[in-house]
Amino acid sequence: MDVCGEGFKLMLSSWQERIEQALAARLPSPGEVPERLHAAMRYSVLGGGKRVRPVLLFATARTLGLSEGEVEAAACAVELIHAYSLVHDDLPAMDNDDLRRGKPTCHRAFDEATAVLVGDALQPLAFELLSRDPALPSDSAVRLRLIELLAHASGSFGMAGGQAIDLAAKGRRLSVSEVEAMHERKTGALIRASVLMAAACVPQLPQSAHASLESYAGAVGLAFQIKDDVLDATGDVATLGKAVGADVRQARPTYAVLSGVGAARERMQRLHEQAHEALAPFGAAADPLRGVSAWLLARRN
Ligand code: GRG
Repeated sequence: MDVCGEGFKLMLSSWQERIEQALAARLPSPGEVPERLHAAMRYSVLGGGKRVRPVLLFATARTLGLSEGEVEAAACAVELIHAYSLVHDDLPAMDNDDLRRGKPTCHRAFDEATAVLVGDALQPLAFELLSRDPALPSDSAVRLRLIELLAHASGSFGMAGGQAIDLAAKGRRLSVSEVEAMHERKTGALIRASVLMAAACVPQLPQSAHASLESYAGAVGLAFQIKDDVLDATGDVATLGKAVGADVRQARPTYAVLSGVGAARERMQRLHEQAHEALAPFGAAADPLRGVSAWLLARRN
């Protein structure tokens, strides 16, 4: 497969459509009580976003010979956690943003209390899916491992911990390695979990294949965040669908701010090459994952 070509683009849009439908079917209907909360949950999850984490699950599934259907509920679970994190991140107590995915943030479209509750409700819904969604493998050991991977990646040793480090770092000077360690938790943990959750659906996967996927996910996760920093420094609000220049305004230590945009781009390119090297043992079977890494490197939002 040409990993940057039409074949990959078609596969990507079919995955993005698939996850949209899968999420819509699993979110509570807006007609159910409490209607306002359910409407706000659907508003925050549906109709926007690149769906990077579900796409990584689907691409890993393809690489390992699984169907998309076998990982669909896990892909929904990761996206629900991601969506909750964006809603909370946008709150006045954190980034105080007005725009997300090209539309008003949840607390602007609804209100702050509802936005807090949206996060509170999306998070357990993710774990409920992992525990009982009929589309997942029925093996309870697999489900338990999925719950463990997502819980660890979301908590204080993963995304929430990374966010805490980021908040504490505002206005302070961090070294490049400290910034990378923060990114590893804040963004990298959920990216890594997306790949490893698909791998967990293949209980007999050899350790060497697991290690290769872990190495791929580590490189892609960091490259993804560095790209985000570069886009914040160089992108525009219409393309990004959110405020730009926030990192500098908020005196946030980012890779692009610390090392400059040129060095950040070089680091991204090296990480992209590392990601490809990690996939070598899978041969052409890993083309979907190569495609994801190329897509993320080239993305404009
Ligand atoms: C509130 C516990 C808690 C955590 C928040 C994800 C996060 C942690 C904060 C969001 C702010 C931010 C810019 C984080 C860096 C990670 C990142 C690039 C998030 C945006 O992810 P995309 O680009 O967004 O996948 P879409 O909208 O495409 O889903």
